[in-house]
Amino acid sequence: FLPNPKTIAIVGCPFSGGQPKLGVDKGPIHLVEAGLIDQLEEIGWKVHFDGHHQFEEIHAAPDPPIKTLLKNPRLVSRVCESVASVVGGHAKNGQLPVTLGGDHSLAMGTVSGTLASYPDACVIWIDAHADINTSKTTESGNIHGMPVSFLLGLGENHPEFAWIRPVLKPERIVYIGLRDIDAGERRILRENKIKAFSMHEVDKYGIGKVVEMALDHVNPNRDLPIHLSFDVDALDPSVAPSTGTPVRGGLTFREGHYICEAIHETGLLVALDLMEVNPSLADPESVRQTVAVGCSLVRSALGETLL
Ligand code: 5AB
Ligand code: MN
Ligand code: MN
Ligand code: MN
Repeated sequence: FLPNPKTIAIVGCPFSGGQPKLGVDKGPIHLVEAGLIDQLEEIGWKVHFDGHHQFEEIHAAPDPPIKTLLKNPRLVSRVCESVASVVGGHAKNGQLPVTLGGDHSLAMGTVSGTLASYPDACVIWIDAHADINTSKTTESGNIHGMPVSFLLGLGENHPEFAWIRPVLKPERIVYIGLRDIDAGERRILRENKIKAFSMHEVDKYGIGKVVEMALDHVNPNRDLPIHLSFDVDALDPSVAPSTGTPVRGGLTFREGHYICEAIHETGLLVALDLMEVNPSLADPESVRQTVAVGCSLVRSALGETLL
């Protein structure tokens, strides 16, 4: 798929507007400062990075919640629209966009950008959460819990989000790692027959079999481009403590890395997100650990091998 194969474009997105905790906007800065770019060059990639994405021009100005619930709707929408065009632009140039969040609302932008270049791409969503609330089902109003529903075109049409095309089909997304799903989300998953492997399936079958079954579902002939959206909170909080919505009982260090390695092995990865690292949460050693694990997940997805 990649005409210019060995070039990564780092899309640093210091953005936190999809949820209320400050600090997640510092995630991409810490990941880059930890040496991610050099590390990717060491495993053979050319890396294009011209600074973190600037959102200053997108003013939050008066941004009253939609129906008193969705928070920062216009800001999130405009940031994601701009991320979609940046990610889409890199993909069209044959570069592999690696988006560093920032909160997971950004995936409305990244997945839209990927699908604009690769309309038949599938999405593998690694998360403790399903991020599929609509404006009707959300209890928090935090848009980082909603990007998948926007991409699928579920729920009401909000003029604020009119740019988002419902480009994703329910059979082209699969989840791994779920363990904290809202009641409304459970219904949406069931009604749309969306495939999900929760931690229960990870325990039951083992991560190797789960990844194989997930790929069999979204990519049965192993010929479709893959967008991997990795929320660091999919990992157990003992492995990745510095994140805004930690949930116990998550993926081990190796299970998280195995997913990335196995997706690399398909040769089909065209875009990667690493989201929800929040260096303002927890003690300095936990922050260092979370940033380091974020870098190493990205390296695994991009071909670092153990042997
Ligand atoms: B994350 C929750 N379902 O809607 C909601 O971290 C949590 O991107 C969303 O996965 C977590 O607020 C969003 C309770
Ligand atoms: Mn999550
Ligand atoms: Mn998420
Ligand atoms: Mn989170």
